[in-house]
Amino acid sequence: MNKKLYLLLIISGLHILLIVKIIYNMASGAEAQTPAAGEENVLEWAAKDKRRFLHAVYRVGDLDRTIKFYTECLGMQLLRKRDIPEEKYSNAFLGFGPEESHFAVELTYNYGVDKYDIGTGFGHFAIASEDVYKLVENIRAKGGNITREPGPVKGGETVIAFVKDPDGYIFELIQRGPTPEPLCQVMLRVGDLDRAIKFYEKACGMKLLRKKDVPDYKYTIAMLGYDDEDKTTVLELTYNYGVTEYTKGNAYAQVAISTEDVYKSAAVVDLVTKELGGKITRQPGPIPGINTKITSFLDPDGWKVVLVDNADFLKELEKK
Ligand SMILES: N[C@@H](CCC(=O)N[C@@H](CS)C(=O)NCC(=O)O)C(=O)O
Repeated sequence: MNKKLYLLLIISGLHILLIVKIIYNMASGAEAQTPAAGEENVLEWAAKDKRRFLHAVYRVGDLDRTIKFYTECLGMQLLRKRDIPEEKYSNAFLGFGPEESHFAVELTYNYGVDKYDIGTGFGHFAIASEDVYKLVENIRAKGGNITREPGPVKGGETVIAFVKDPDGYIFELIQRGPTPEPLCQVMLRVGDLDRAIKFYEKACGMKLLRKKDVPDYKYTIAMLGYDDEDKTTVLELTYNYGVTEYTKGNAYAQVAISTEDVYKSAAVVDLVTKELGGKITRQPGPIPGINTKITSFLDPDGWKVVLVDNADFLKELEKK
């Protein structure tokens, strides 16, 4: 009898263990799903975050020469300048309106460096103009280098032209109606367009505004951004059929985009890089000395993006 009771006790004990294990498994299963739900949340957050293109950063060999070309030929305004002698460089910011609401180019001059390699991956910046023919004549009269005469784009109707700035950066001039943001595109070439589109949608919360395949000229372009392409600056990604690698040189550096939270942004980017490639190159946090919070990363093609805390950026502008 005692033996039977003993056996019964063992069996019920085993049952209890089994039930505990089942409950534990269910709980850990639920736990394993939590990050997925979390992933969903951060990705949704990234799409709702208050973002806008702030500036494109690149290096030039002579600040005054570029400022003269951009103001006299391209119609930009010089917005601010700063010299950082401790680090042996100076910056100039130019654009078509105040940086609080407009995109800008941030030129970097490194003391003593007068030449850079632009590489084959960087495409162009673009300027929208109501009369590209007239703009080109003005630029030519001032000695500018027109590399493509105005006329309809190959395979389309929009009137475009190309000019080269003193360092060799290309500006596409695009004919369109009045716009609040004439500095309207940063074009970069990528080796896998769908991967790049997914990356910018997920990691940067951008919308795919337009995609156009031009088989006659063997390329596809995608416009990505935060608002209509005729109202704000967009990122134009170009895929040339069969070309997966480009050189980056050392001239063009990055685009900066605003965010309300660099820490959350970095968590999103980190997740997306695990799926699509690319990597965080600077963990989120304040820049020593300036205190503006940033995080930066490379996309799957190696193009650099910096996310900048919006409130810190506006404070920085107040100090200028
Ligand atoms: N192979 C070109 C593909 C992109 C392309 O052709 N873009 C159009 C503008 S969207 C262009 O530059 N067209 C030249 C023209 O119309 O002369 C590249 O990599 O730049």
